[in-house]
Amino acid sequence: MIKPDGVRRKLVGEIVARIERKGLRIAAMKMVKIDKEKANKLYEEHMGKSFFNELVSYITSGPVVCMVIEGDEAVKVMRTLIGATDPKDASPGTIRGDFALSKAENVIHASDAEEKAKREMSLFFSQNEIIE
Ligand code: FUP
Repeated sequence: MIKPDGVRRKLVGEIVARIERKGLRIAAMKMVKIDKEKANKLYEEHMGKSFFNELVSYITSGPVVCMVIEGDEAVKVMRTLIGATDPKDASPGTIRGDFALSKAENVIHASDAEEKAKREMSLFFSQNEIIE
Protein backbone atom coordinates (compact mmCIF):
# COMPACT_ATOMS: atom_id res chain seq x y z
CA MET A 1 0.00 0.00 0.00
CA ILE A 2 1.34 3.37 -1.04
CA LYS A 3 0.48 5.53 1.96
CA PRO A 4 -0.99 9.07 1.89
CA ASP A 5 2.40 10.81 1.83
CA GLY A 6 3.49 8.67 -1.12
CA VAL A 7 0.38 9.65 -3.05
CA ARG A 8 0.63 13.34 -2.01
CA ARG A 9 4.26 13.44 -3.10
CA LYS A 10 3.39 11.86 -6.48
CA LEU A 11 5.56 8.80 -5.91
CA VAL A 12 2.98 6.30 -7.17
CA GLY A 13 4.58 5.85 -10.61
CA GLU A 14 8.08 5.55 -9.18
CA ILE A 15 7.02 2.92 -6.65
CA VAL A 16 4.92 0.90 -9.10
CA ALA A 17 7.85 0.97 -11.55
CA ARG A 18 10.20 -0.47 -8.93
CA ILE A 19 7.79 -3.28 -8.12
CA GLU A 20 7.33 -4.14 -11.80
CA ARG A 21 11.01 -3.88 -12.68
CA LYS A 22 11.79 -6.34 -9.90
CA GLY A 23 9.71 -8.88 -11.78
CA LEU A 24 6.73 -9.01 -9.44
CA ARG A 25 3.22 -8.93 -10.89
CA ILE A 26 0.47 -6.51 -9.87
CA ALA A 27 -2.62 -8.69 -9.61
CA ALA A 28 -4.92 -5.91 -8.34
CA MET A 29 -4.65 -2.18 -7.74
CA LYS A 30 -7.00 0.56 -6.50
CA MET A 31 -6.91 4.00 -4.94
CA VAL A 32 -9.07 4.35 -1.84
CA LYS A 33 -9.60 6.69 1.05
CA ILE A 34 -9.45 4.59 4.21
CA ASP A 35 -12.08 5.38 6.85
CA LYS A 36 -11.43 5.20 10.57
CA GLU A 37 -13.14 1.84 10.98
CA LYS A 38 -10.98 0.20 8.30
CA ALA A 39 -7.84 1.84 9.70
CA ASN A 40 -8.61 0.31 13.10
CA LYS A 41 -8.86 -3.10 11.45
CA LEU A 42 -5.69 -2.64 9.40
CA TYR A 43 -3.69 -1.63 12.44
CA GLU A 44 -5.44 -3.72 15.12
CA GLU A 45 -2.11 -5.29 16.18
CA HIS A 46 -0.92 -1.78 17.18
CA MET A 47 -4.04 -0.87 19.20
CA GLY A 48 -3.04 0.53 22.57
CA LYS A 49 0.45 1.53 21.48
CA SER A 50 1.59 5.13 21.94
CA PHE A 51 1.65 5.83 18.21
CA PHE A 52 -1.74 4.23 17.38
CA ASN A 53 -3.83 7.42 17.16
CA GLU A 54 -1.19 9.13 15.05
CA LEU A 55 -1.06 6.07 12.79
CA VAL A 56 -4.83 6.08 12.23
CA SER A 57 -5.04 9.81 11.59
CA TYR A 58 -2.16 9.61 9.13
CA ILE A 59 -3.47 6.62 7.14
CA THR A 60 -6.92 8.28 6.89
CA SER A 61 -5.45 11.67 5.89
CA GLY A 62 -5.64 11.13 2.12
CA PRO A 63 -5.95 8.47 -0.55
CA VAL A 64 -3.77 5.37 -0.56
CA VAL A 65 -3.00 2.99 -3.42
CA CYS A 66 -3.64 -0.65 -2.52
CA MET A 67 -2.05 -3.44 -4.51
CA VAL A 68 -2.00 -7.20 -4.54
CA ILE A 69 1.51 -8.22 -5.54
CA GLU A 70 2.31 -11.69 -6.78
CA GLY A 71 5.58 -13.48 -7.40
CA ASP A 72 8.16 -15.88 -6.05
CA GLU A 73 8.44 -15.15 -2.30
CA ALA A 74 6.52 -11.92 -2.89
CA VAL A 75 6.15 -11.10 0.83
CA LYS A 76 9.87 -11.35 1.50
CA VAL A 77 10.85 -9.62 -1.72
CA MET A 78 8.45 -6.71 -1.10
CA ARG A 79 9.79 -6.28 2.46
CA THR A 80 13.31 -6.09 1.02
CA LEU A 81 12.22 -3.58 -1.63
CA ILE A 82 10.54 -1.29 0.92
CA GLY A 83 13.33 -1.32 3.53
CA ALA A 84 13.33 -0.96 7.32
CA THR A 85 10.25 0.43 9.15
CA ASP A 86 12.28 3.42 10.32
CA PRO A 87 13.47 5.09 7.10
CA LYS A 88 16.51 6.38 8.96
CA ASP A 89 17.68 2.75 9.12
CA ALA A 90 16.49 1.81 5.62
CA SER A 91 19.25 1.18 3.10
CA PRO A 92 19.67 3.46 0.10
CA GLY A 93 18.07 1.75 -2.88
CA THR A 94 15.03 0.72 -0.88
CA ILE A 95 11.80 2.69 -1.23
CA ARG A 96 11.87 3.97 2.35
CA GLY A 97 15.63 4.44 2.17
CA ASP A 98 15.29 6.64 -0.89
CA PHE A 99 12.06 8.52 -0.22
CA ALA A 100 11.35 8.80 3.52
CA LEU A 101 12.84 10.14 6.71
CA SER A 102 10.04 9.81 9.25
CA LYS A 103 8.97 6.54 10.89
CA ALA A 104 5.40 7.80 11.12
CA GLU A 105 5.23 8.78 7.44
CA ASN A 106 7.20 6.07 5.72
CA VAL A 107 5.60 6.11 2.25
CA ILE A 108 4.64 2.46 1.90
CA HIS A 109 3.27 -0.55 3.77
CA ALA A 110 3.77 -4.20 2.86
CA SER A 111 2.46 -7.27 4.66
CA ASP A 112 5.15 -9.02 6.66
CA ALA A 113 3.71 -12.56 6.50
CA GLU A 114 1.55 -14.57 4.15
CA GLU A 115 -1.33 -14.78 6.64
CA LYS A 116 -1.26 -11.01 7.09
CA ALA A 117 -1.20 -10.53 3.32
CA LYS A 118 -4.36 -12.64 2.97
CA ARG A 119 -6.10 -10.73 5.72
CA GLU A 120 -5.11 -7.33 4.32
CA MET A 121 -6.10 -8.34 0.78
CA SER A 122 -9.57 -9.23 2.03
CA LEU A 123 -9.87 -5.83 3.74
CA PHE A 124 -9.47 -4.03 0.42
CA PHE A 125 -10.35 -6.40 -2.42
CA SER A 126 -13.10 -8.84 -3.25
CA GLN A 127 -11.94 -12.10 -4.84
CA ASN A 128 -13.15 -11.10 -8.33
CA GLU A 129 -11.00 -7.95 -8.28
CA ILE A 130 -7.82 -10.00 -8.06
CA ILE A 131 -6.68 -10.94 -11.57
CA GLU A 132 -5.32 -14.47 -11.97
P1 FUP B 1 5.99 -2.07 8.93
O1 FUP B 1 5.46 -3.47 8.86
O2 FUP B 1 7.44 -1.95 8.50
O3 FUP B 1 5.10 -1.06 8.25
O4 FUP B 1 6.00 -1.66 10.46
P2 FUP B 1 4.99 -1.96 11.66
O5 FUP B 1 3.89 -2.87 11.23
O6 FUP B 1 5.82 -2.34 12.83
O7 FUP B 1 4.40 -0.54 11.94
C1 FUP B 1 3.30 -0.05 11.21
C2 FUP B 1 3.44 1.43 11.08
O8 FUP B 1 3.44 2.02 12.38
C3 FUP B 1 4.74 1.85 10.46
F1 FUP B 1 4.66 1.90 9.12
C4 FUP B 1 5.00 3.20 11.06
C5 FUP B 1 4.22 3.18 12.35
N1 FUP B 1 5.12 3.18 13.54
C6 FUP B 1 5.30 4.36 14.19
O9 FUP B 1 4.76 5.39 13.79
N2 FUP B 1 6.10 4.34 15.30
C7 FUP B 1 6.72 3.22 15.74
O10 FUP B 1 7.43 3.27 16.76
C8 FUP B 1 6.52 2.01 15.04
C9 FUP B 1 5.71 2.03 13.94
